[in-house]
Amino acid sequence: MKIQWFPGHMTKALREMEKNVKLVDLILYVLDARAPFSCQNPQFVEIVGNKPIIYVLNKIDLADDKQTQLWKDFFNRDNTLAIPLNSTMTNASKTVVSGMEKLLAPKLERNRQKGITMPLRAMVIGVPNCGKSTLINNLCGKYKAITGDRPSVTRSTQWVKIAGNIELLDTPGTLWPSFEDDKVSHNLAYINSIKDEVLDVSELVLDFIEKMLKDYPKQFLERYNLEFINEAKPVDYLAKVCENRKFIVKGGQLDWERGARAILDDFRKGRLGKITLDIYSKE
Ligand SMILES: Nc1nc2c(ncn2[C@@H]2O[C@H](COP(=O)(O)OP(=O)(O)OP(=O)(O)O)[C@@H](O)[C@H]2O)c(=O)[nH]1
Ligand SMILES: [Mg+2]
Repeated sequence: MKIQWFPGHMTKALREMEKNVKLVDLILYVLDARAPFSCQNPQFVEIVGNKPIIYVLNKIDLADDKQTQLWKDFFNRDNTLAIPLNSTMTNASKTVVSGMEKLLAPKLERNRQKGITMPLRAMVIGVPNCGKSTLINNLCGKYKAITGDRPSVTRSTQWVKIAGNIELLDTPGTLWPSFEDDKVSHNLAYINSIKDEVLDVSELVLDFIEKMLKDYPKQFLERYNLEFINEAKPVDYLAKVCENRKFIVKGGQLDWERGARAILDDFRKGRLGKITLDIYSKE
């Protein structure tokens, strides 16, 4: 299924990020730990340039721990740090501040020797709904940035001061004009980075079921009290879920869309267990 969602406010946000990147010492690149590959916006490469990056692997409470560890090792490179996090946990973000101080140690030392007390500035970037504003609130210990369980909650950039003379720039979640790989756009849709209104969820969920049967069959089947059915197609499993849950429309037919939404919602809320969509591979 081809998906496209690149509203005007994202183009505007990207332009503002291009301007503001000059003001910051470092990038906080928030990735959903369930899809760290798919969350990488190709347009960020140029915007970020050679600024130091902290990759925040966020929502680790929902992701497969083994996969998170592999992705953490992958994103820990020269000039970058990877920090797995659950931004909804009090004080979880302390590791982010110490990471910032570690990456910027030479600059901080130079400033100290010259007696300069410049604030440390970071720009927080990522796809919609990955938890940028939640991370910022966690870092400042107050609800300063609006958050919400749907994509494109933040609509404009906003500076937020946190303790330790640090300033963070919250940015709207941004995607890119066209997705080359359906797997990437589908993963972004599953994690609710693309608004459901532009999706055909009844069709999308069939790919999701196929993926679950391949990568996490036990968790998927157990959630819906299903057995593995030989040669069954994803649609057969969706039918079973609808039947079991009595998702029936007038006339006695199955309510496919309701079933589809229920399954995606279960995944998004972690009711299928801890799942990573982007399975790490070395290639
Ligand atoms: N389970 C879990 N939920 C999280 C975590 N971080 C953020 N969330 C939730 O994810 C949803 C989106 O969070 P936001 O902080 O609004 O995301 P955002 O990246 O600022 O989104 P946009 O502004 O739309 O781009 C909210 O419902 C948060 O409570 C996390 O680590 N774990
Ligand atoms: Mg936000």
